[in-house]
Amino acid sequence: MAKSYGILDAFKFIRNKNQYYRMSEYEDLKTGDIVAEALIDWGVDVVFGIPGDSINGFIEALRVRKDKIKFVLVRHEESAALMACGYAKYTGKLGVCTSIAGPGAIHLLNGLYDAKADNTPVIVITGGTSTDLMNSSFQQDVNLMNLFSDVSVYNSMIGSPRQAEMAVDIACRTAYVRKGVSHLNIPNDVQEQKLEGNYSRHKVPGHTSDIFVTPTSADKRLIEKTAEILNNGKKIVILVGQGALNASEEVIDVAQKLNAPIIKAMLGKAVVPDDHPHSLGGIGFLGTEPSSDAMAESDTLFMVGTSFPYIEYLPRPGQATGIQIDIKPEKIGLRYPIKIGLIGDSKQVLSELIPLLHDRRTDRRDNNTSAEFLKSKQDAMKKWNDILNEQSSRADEPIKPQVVAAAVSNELDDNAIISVDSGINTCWAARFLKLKNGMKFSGSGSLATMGCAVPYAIAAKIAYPDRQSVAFVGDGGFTMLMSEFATAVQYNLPIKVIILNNKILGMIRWEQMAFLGNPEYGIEFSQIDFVKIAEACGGKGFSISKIKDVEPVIHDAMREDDVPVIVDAHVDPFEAPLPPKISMEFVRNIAKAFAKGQPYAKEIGLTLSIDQLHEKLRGLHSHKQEN
Ligand SMILES: Cc1ncc(C[n+]2csc(CCOP(=O)(O)OP(=O)(O)O)c2C)c(N)n1
Ligand SMILES: [Mg+2]
Repeated sequence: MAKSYGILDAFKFIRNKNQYYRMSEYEDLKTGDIVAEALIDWGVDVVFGIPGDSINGFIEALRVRKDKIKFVLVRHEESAALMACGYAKYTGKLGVCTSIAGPGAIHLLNGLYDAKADNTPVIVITGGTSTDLMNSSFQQDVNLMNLFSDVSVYNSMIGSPRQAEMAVDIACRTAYVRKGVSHLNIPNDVQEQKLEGNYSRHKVPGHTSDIFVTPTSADKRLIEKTAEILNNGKKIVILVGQGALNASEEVIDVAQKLNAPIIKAMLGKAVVPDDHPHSLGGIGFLGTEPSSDAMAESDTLFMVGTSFPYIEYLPRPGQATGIQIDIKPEKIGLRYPIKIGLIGDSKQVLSELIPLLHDRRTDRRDNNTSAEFLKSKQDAMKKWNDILNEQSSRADEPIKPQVVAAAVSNELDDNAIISVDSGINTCWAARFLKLKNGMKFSGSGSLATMGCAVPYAIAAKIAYPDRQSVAFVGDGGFTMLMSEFATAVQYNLPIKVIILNNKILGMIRWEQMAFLGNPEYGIEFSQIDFVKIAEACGGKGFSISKIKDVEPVIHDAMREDDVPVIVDAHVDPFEAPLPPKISMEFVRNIAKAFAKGQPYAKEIGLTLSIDQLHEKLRGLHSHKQEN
């Protein structure tokens, strides 16, 4: 970063007789130190990783600066990258991770792809073979420039201490501006080299800076045209994603003025509280029936900060006029034919748009259809919520996963941070965790990797030590990076891990049956006692298998603030994650799988039909009498 220089520094700027510049304020520092200093200049205060031979020079630079920058030792590099990604998502700051060359760097990749897929700024610093042995099949010598070329928006090897400050500045700026991963590889010997001597002929000390700029608002004329279209729309639907997280008030303002329902892609769940009268909840397989219907009927689709991938849930092309706000120009038109693309920050663009919109609550013009449209979806939402209430108040054993999810929801603090994993559990989280204003919520959106929830929850607790941090995860996803529970214990991070333990890769059962018509195969686990795991790591474990224990145990676990906790909730392995609308193909495929010898066909069939009965009879029967 360009520092201000005093008079005593002036001599450093004077070219010596050979016309080369002397060194900057980092003179005599090693490359590792310069990288650490430059990261601190960019506001980095935590680095996740595992040390080792080829990165120890950089780790030493972190050790001597531990008052300014915290090093968090993890158990698996994949988690370090996921933590960096979660940290960046929850704070809006850079997430940083580090590892050795070879195996450590390879382990990082999945978490880095999570950041790439969800447009999250992450810096990764890897070690490398010393320059005099590079590319000689030396131990752990893997071509990391090739390996990281696809995942990164900036990918550079630091060849000398003279390059280090500039490389960090470019890496950080590029990660922020292009919302992705910047990789800096530092060969082992380079980490130890000191900045001394002269720069090369064209280099000027202090030329690089830590400024970055992204577009704020869009072209005024395009905003006016957008207002014109929205003012004429009759059935407008607003679809929000991660890019609208900073624009909750504006999204609500627009929705209210336009009588428009709001639908939330998973990463945009926290944009609007779930009980807001304009919210139709989620979209897609995890979503709600009213949101599917609203999309199917809409004449105007207004997408704000989202590239929700399942286009079959959007209006048919040609049906609705598409308007889209995104900070990344290349996202405009990715999923739906767009009439107007607005490049900029959602909050800024929306606040300029709002004064141009007719207020249909007071302006009588054209407001009938939009008011009716909104009302019909609000009524449908009441019915949908009745169904969810029915599902989450069941008293059956094995316990329905929806019951556990609803109990967790009831115990969330007003400013809780919820990290979700990938599987059926995501479906229950999306539908049953009711977000309030001020909560945060994330998971692996586009990559949908299993194992992200615990690392994300750890990162959240590090960023916001006073807030409740909850990981909502399946048994399969939890076991992938289970060792990080020990990390939470080691760093005194009392996170709450809620395991929806159905003893299988639940989502895959339904994929194999309902999408392909095949019997399940390769999805069943041997059992692990997660309570013992929690205790062995130094945390607390709770187990739930009786319906009467659900509320009290979850209450105690969610209030435990001394040590991290695991709640091992044994839930019905046969409960189906049904999409908002069940197609004939879905039913036909299940029948096909049954005919081909689906294991547990009897149990699955029975569960499906009892669930249907409960839904049909909702309001007409009491669950309490069943026990
Ligand atoms: C790293 C990774 N491997 C495989 C998958 C494919 N996959 C998606 S969901 C799922 C099952 C998840 O099982 P579990 O964590 O127990 O959650 P459940 O579906 O049972 O709630 C699998 C294997 C994935 N998304 N990520
Ligand atoms: Mg499972």
